[in-house]
Amino acid sequence: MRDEEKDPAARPGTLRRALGALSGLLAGFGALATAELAAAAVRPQSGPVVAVGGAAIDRTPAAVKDWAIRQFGTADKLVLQTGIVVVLAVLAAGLGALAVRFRRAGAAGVLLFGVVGAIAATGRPDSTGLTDALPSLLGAVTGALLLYALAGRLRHQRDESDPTADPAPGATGAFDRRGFVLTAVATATASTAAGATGRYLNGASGRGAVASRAAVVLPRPGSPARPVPARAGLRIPGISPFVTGNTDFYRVDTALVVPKVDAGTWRLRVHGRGVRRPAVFTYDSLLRRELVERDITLTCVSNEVGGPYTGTARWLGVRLADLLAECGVRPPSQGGPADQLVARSVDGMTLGTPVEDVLDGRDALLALGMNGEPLPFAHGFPVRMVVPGLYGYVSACKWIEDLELTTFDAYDPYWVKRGWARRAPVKTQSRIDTPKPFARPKAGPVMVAGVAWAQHRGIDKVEVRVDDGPWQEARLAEDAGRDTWRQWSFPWQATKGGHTLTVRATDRTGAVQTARRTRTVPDGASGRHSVVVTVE
Ligand SMILES: Nc1nc2c(c(=O)[nH]1)N[C@H]1C(S)=C(S)[C@@H](COP(=O)(O)O)O[C@H]1N2
Ligand SMILES: [Mo]
Repeated sequence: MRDEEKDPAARPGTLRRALGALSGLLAGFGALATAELAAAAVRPQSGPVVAVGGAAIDRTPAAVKDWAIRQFGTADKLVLQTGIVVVLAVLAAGLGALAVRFRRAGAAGVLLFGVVGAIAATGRPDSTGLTDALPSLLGAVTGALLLYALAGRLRHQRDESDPTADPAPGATGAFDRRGFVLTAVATATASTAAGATGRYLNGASGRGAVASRAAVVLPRPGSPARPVPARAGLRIPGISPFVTGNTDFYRVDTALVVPKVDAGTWRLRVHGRGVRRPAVFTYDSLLRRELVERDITLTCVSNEVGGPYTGTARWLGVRLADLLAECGVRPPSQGGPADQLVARSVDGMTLGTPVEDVLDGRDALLALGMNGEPLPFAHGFPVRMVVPGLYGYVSACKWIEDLELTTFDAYDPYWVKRGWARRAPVKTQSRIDTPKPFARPKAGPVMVAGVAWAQHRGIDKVEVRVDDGPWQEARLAEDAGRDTWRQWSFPWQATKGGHTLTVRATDRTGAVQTARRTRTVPDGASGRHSVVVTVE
């Protein structure tokens, strides 16, 4: 007697295994679609893919995060989510193939994934409670039931009248083909409908925020920015423009779903040690204050030497020092008990800034506007912090909702827990924008140009060196203030052959950009940018 006759479910053939894998994919799709729909009832961030992705980001060590940013740039999040979906698809197909023979085990496997998603969702820093587990769990139960049902249709049917009618292994007949096709089509249809409805509803929660942003009219600043000097922006092809447009501005954050916050319901709470008058601010109350407008260059600590994660914008906002003074906050140098200002965002991010820096007279802002518009959602609408001279991760909290006065001893914010420095002033840096690496310019005059920055110290000098030659002074564009980068250019008489161009900046404290290369972790990359070209 063949095995098949003893146990109809034994030794599935290739076709049934393939259909099993397809069942797994369909069940997985059904699970994610159900979860998406459930997330609309809970909150969009509680969906399993976002939750698992977020949990992965939270657990990523500094070096790996930097590697991901280097490899994929701003597409890092898309790459991560695609990766999660691909892994899920492979595992779902595997469970489906398993379920042809072991239905219960296959279904149990699907449930296990639900538990992983649920743990990830409730463990996120922005989790609002156990309800965040619901989408993953509901999705998994649905997926398990679907797989159980589909695998059931793939079981060999005993023909009661003729028990010998079972086909040989691998034959196409003898299971409920019609039943399988119907169940599969029903699953695919219902899942598509559920997923699409979930998508729509999840988008709806953001539509109020979009409307609130569209309704914002930014008042004129009481303290306008100095006009950018006409000659602060050089007209050299390939150089970074002095002001970076909002759509070109780099984006670095941990948010897989950009938070959409309604300005109408947004609140900022100020509290903590030594806050004599804790307060809560609304968006409108900030708009009614005196607004200051400043050009400030923001730089990410993950920016490699020569890297792209730096940009200059015209920010419009409230002077943070005034707001804190109203709340009764004193700087540590005047006996204030708090030396760290911890900003919290709606997505649970925490960033810690030295109180002394915020209160020392620099233009530390609670920004509402960026280059003439309300902040774009990706850059922190409705309100973010910007502090000249400090890397973004210790100062530039987007989607801010809470400011707590505490100490560096008492609390480590998000990135500090992951190996980055507690304090991180921006390092003096310069970058060659043109010519590009491995360019092949013609012999003769070649314009070498780029930007240099040392926020809140200012740039005093930029020098260029060709190969191992002497350092030669570059021409600086007109100074636009010490909180912004400064363009520079160097007319070079290029001679045929391969050449290495190197740049270094000197800041207004007299410090020369060091040649010593360090990694970005823990407090920003140092070293000098070089570009290799071949002159033809
Ligand atoms: N809520 C929140 N704010 C954040 C971050 C984040 O991950 N979440 N990243 C910080 C980092 S590391 C940088 S460099 C700046 C980048 O701001 P941008 O994306 O507007 O350029 O935002 C900072 N603010
Ligand atoms: Mo950053």
